[in-house]
Amino acid sequence: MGKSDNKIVELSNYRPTDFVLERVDLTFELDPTNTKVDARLIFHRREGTEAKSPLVLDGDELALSGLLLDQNEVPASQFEATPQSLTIRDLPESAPFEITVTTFINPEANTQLMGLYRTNGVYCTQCEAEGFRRITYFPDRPDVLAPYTITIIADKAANPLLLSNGNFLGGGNYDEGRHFAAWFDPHPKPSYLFALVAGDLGVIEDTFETMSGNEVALKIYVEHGKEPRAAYAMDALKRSMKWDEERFGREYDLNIFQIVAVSDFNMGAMENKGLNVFNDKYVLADPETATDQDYANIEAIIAHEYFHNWTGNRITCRDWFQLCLKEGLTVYRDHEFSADMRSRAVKRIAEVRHLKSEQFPEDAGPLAHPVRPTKYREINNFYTTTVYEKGSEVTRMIATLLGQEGFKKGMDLYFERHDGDAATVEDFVKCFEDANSRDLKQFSLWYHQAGTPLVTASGAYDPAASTFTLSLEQMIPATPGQPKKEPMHIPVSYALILDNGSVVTPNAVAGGEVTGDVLHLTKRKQTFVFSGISSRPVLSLNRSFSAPINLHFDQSTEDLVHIARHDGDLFSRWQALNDLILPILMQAARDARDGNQIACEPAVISAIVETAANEALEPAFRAQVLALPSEADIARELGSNNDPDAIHAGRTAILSAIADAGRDVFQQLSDDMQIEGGFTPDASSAGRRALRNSALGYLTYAEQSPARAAEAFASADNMTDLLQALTVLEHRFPETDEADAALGAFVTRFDGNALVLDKWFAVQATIPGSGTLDRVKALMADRHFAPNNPNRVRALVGSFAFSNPTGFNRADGEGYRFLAEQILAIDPKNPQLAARILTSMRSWRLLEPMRADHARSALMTIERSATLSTDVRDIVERILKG
Ligand code: B3K
Ligand code: ZN
Repeated sequence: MGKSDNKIVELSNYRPTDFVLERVDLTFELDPTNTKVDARLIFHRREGTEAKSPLVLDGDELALSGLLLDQNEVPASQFEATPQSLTIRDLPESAPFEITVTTFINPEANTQLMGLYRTNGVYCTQCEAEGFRRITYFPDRPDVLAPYTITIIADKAANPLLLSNGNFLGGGNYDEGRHFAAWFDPHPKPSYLFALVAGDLGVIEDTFETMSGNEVALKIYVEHGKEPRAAYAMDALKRSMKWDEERFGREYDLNIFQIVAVSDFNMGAMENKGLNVFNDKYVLADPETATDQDYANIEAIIAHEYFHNWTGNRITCRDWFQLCLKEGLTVYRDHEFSADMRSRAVKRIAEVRHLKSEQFPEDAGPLAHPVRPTKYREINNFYTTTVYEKGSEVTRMIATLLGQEGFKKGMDLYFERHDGDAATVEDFVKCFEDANSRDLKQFSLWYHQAGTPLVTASGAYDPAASTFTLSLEQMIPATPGQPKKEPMHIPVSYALILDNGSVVTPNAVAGGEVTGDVLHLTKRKQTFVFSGISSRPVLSLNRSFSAPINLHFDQSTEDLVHIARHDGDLFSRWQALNDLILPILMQAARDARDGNQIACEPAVISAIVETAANEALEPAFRAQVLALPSEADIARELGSNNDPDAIHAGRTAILSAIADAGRDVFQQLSDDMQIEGGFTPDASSAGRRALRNSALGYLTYAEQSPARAAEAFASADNMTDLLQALTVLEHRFPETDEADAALGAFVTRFDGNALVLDKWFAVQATIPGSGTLDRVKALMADRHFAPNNPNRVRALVGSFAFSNPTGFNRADGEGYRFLAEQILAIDPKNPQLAARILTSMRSWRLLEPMRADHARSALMTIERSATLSTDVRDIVERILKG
């Protein structure tokens, strides 16, 4: 078990350490069950601190084996060691001193995957946020920065590779078949960016010449035999390095950049200085085994971790409350990168879908917290979509407010002023204020107030005066610990679309600040008047999703169809179609619940089918339009008293109605979107595949037969098409001969490829309906399942809980009871994984009363357990309370 203290950490209690760490020198003698760690740490007392205060180092499940002060043994009376801390008293008051701490740790027994652990025979570390203290006693906090020298000693045959951060210093043979390697990282860094990897891995190598002509060796390490599957990741890395130079002027700063892919990893990847460690899911790809989505994820995550080199590593966080300083900003940077590599509009649609489906429910539920929180019990529970995705949206709004030029000036100042610092959100915002002579005080509320603002809009046209009046009102809902909110500065992008389809942003606007096409909503209520408008315009609001808000704007079907046809902003066209179909899906759910006839307005169906058929639009965009809001989206919009079965039935009826009406178009698309020649993972081919697969999906609704999907399964020459066909067969025609045959063929073909088998688990875990729970239980005993591997657990248990609304929310509550059992089984081994999966229950209060009751009892079963980790206890208590 990990930390068991339940202390709340508060931002207001922040103060710097009493001792400044000057240098770190670590020696590892690796052994699978008994690794020796010698940490030589040079400190001096910070000026102005209380004399004689002790040095307190953090630990987690550690035992002290040796302690020297300036090479002399420290008497027992001078220190106190517990598993959680090491306190040393009577240290030199002014001169620097050296502490040498010796610990022995057991990587093999480390199932939490925090600190130093083993995965498939490879030694690997994960230190963010507080994993370094599981390796040695240390001031394990992000504002303690120092250069590190690392020496690794290990058995040479088993561990030909010995890697750490920074530049390679040298190595050689040691005693008894062992060898050593030494690394030096000159860039002062906090302990969470430390990494060590040792083992026997294959590698692909390349080089990159930076803008000032330095050659950087690039290496990606993967299991032997998987090297060819790392080629796309390498390509993405080189593109990321180039892009960061061109777009942000950021150059790489060591002579080597290494990535290691491992198969046991709690999250996506980790940005350790010069030595990124990745979940192999986000490195390995080839057409046979990876979908288009996998390729896009790899590109984005490789970029994200690389971009952290500046936003996170060179400038790090003062404390963990500032997490969004590196994460929100770096997500913004990776979004921009992907937008430049792919279609900007389609990328934006995907971002907003993700934001709404993941972050909006978090912000509306018991786990809501500000982008920059002020207290936490377990920091690992704050790596959330709010910190990441809403944090990115806040950065994006700064760019919208200041314009690209102003944003760039602020970023340049940030890099110049804070390079080498452990900074705060206030430092960041100040750079934009100073570089642009702008006051961002009110805007900063986005960092501090939780909850998705609700903006209500209404418009009126006055033909006599040729004016259009827009009233906007904002309301920020109460969230845990924040009952009252101040009005925020909300940048609302807009356009008026005239009868003839032309799009205008008038110059003459009264009622508040307007810059370009952005209305600045700063008061609770505000009225903007546009003058010189000669015919009734249709208003397109929050274009490109300029602010992460819920917008209530009662627009007619005709007006939304007008936007869907004419808005120059593709995102807004998608949004208009989404706004048209969402109320229909909500009504269909109500009708299904009440046993009424389900109907879909023909004008809306036509608008969707017409868009799908519009050859002037890029296929990826049309595929996004055809991908209707999910069942979870509908549940979120319904807001309360949710019946997942009714939502599913209603949505299925609407899909069928669209399928019937668009049958000819879908048939045409399935022919036209065929791709000749081999697979390429580029965005435009991916878009064609997405549109074709979407059309095939609709056709199976129209035909009510698995034949077409079975044929698609048989003829697929890439994983995207194959998996889509399998999903249609399993989800729409489960237990038919066709579905069974495909499932069997799939597992036989990919036996031994764990990443592909995760797809096989996930497809089955997400089959709609109450019968899936039994299947999930059976799959837990399947020989391909591995209960300690996070990817496997996420694929089976996580997919079931997060992505199977009807299966998980069984009316009898069995789904929740199953989850509770799983959480209690996972928690003692891997608290982070357990806590993350438990967040799938965060919206339980929105369920209809019977299900909500079952959910509450399951949560209480978890809560009653006496041995919960801090991670799970924090989540379960907040979910039950909020
Ligand atoms: N910084 C890591 C996440 C660490 C999570 C620790 N629980 C990956 C990333 O955001 O880039
Ligand atoms: Zn990150």
